[in-house]
Amino acid sequence: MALKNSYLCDLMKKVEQRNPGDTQFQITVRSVLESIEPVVEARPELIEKGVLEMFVEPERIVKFRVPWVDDAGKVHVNRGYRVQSNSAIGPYKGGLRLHPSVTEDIVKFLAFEQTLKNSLTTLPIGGAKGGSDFDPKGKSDMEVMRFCQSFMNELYRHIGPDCDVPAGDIGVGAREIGYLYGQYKKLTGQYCGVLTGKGLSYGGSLARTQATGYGLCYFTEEMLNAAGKSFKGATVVVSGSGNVATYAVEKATQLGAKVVAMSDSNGYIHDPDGIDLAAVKQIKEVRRARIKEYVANHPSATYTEGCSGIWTIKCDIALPCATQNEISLESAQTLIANGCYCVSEGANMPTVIPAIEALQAAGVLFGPAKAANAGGVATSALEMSQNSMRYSWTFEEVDAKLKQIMVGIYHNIASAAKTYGCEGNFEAGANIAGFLKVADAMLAQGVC
Ligand code: NDP
Ligand code: 2IT
Repeated sequence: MALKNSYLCDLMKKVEQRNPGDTQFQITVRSVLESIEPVVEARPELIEKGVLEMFVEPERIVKFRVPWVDDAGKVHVNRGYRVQSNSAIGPYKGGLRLHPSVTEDIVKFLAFEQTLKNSLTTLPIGGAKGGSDFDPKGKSDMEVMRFCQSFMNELYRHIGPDCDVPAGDIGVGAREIGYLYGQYKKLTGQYCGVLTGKGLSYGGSLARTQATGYGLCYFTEEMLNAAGKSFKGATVVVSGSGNVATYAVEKATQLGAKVVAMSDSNGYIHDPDGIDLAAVKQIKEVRRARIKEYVANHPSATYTEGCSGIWTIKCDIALPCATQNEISLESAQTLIANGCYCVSEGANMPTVIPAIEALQAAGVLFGPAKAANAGGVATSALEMSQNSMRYSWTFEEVDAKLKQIMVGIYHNIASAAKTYGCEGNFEAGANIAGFLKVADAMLAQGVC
C-alpha cells in the first residue's frame, strides 16, 4: 500500500522532517495513515480542523537523566523517557520498558500505537509510553531498586492517577512496579492508583498478570472461530518467555492447542511433546535464568542459539510475544510455506510491514498487536476502576470482563474493515476503529 491522498502525503513528509532518524516511528505513522486514508477522504473536517496534524505530534515528550549507584559504589547514568502521545479520550496510559534498545524513537512509536490500542479497549484511557535504556538483566534487586527510585525521582512530576498512569512492559514486572510505587508514595505522600500492575497486597488487580497473554488468546480464538477454525488441536509456536508469552502459552494450552516452542533473547527451545510451562516459569519467572536450561530436564526438547529460527518450526498458529520486528519477510514466507494459517501479535509490532502484507496476501489470518494484545492495558484500566472504587473484583469477574472486551475488539475491527472496503484486513480495521473514537474526541475538544 502507498499513500495517495495529497494532504496525507504532505503530512507524512512533515512527520519525516520533524522526526529525522526515528525510523520505527515513521514506519508506524505511515502505516496508520495508509489505513485511515478512506476515513480522511470521507470526513474532510478532520483535515480542516487540524485533527490529523495534532494526532501525529505527541502532546509531550519528557527526557531525563537517571543516575544510580551499583553495588560496588560506581555511578551509572541512563536516560529516561515518557512520551505522552494523546489524552483525547482519557488520562495518558501505557507501559514502561527497561531494555538497552530503548530510544526516543522506540518510545514514541509505542506511545503512538498505544493511543489507538487504548481506544479499541472501549475504556477511557489516552496513550503514552516510557522507559529507559537501563538493562535489568544481571543486576541485583538492590541495583534495580536504586534505578527505579532514581527514575521515579523525575517521573513523579509528570504522572498521577487522573493524569498519566504507567505500567509494565519489557523488563518491568511486579518487582519494578513495586519499587516505582514505593518511591512515588514517598515523594508525594499519596496512596493512589498511579501505576497499574501493582502487587495484590497494595492495590493490584487479579488477572492483570495473565491479562495480555489470555487476552491475546481470547481475541485470536474469536478470529479463528469466525474463519471456522480454533486453537483446539492446533500446533502453536510462541516467541518470548516473559509475561505475555507465558500466559499466552497457558491459555492456548487450556483452549486445546499444543505449544511446541518458546524463546528468549538468546535462542529458542523446541519440544515436540508440548512445552512444560511449569518448567519455563520456574526458569524465567522464579530464577530469572536462560531458557536453554529447559533442555537439561526435557530429553524430547532441543535448544537452538539465535531467535529468528523459531519461525522455521512448522506450526498452524504463530504468536510472536517478544519484541518489535521479530518476523521478517523471510520468516513470514517460511511460515506460509509450512502451512501456518494464523499469526496473532502478542508483542508490539513484532511483524515487519512487508511480512504483514505477505501473510495477508497468502490468506493467513493476521491479528494486529493494537487489537490482539490490548487485554493487558484493558485490565490495567479495570485496575484503575477498582482503585477508584476502593474495591476488588474476583479473578473470575476480571477475566470475564477481559474476555468480553477482547471478543468485542475482534467484532469492532472486523466491522470497521468491512465498512471501509477492506474486509478481512484486521490491521486496517484496527487502525480505523481505534482512530475514529480518538478523532471524534479531538474534534469535540477543539484545537488543544
Ligand atoms: P518481558 O520482559 O516479560 O518479556 C520479554 C520477552 O521477550 C523475554 O523472553 C525476552 O528475552 C524477550 N526479548 C526482549 N527483547 C528482545 C529482543 N530484542 N530480542 C529477542 N527477544 C527479546 O516483557 P513482556 O512479556 O511484558 O513484553 C513482551 C512484548 O509484549 C513487548 O513487545 C511488549 O511491548 C508487549 N506487550 C506487553 C504487555 C504487558 O502487559 N506486559 C501488554 C501489551 C504488549 P530475555 O528473557 O532474554 O530478556
Ligand atoms: O503495550 C502495552 O499495552 C503495555 N505494555 C501495557 C500497558 C498498560 O498500561 O497496562
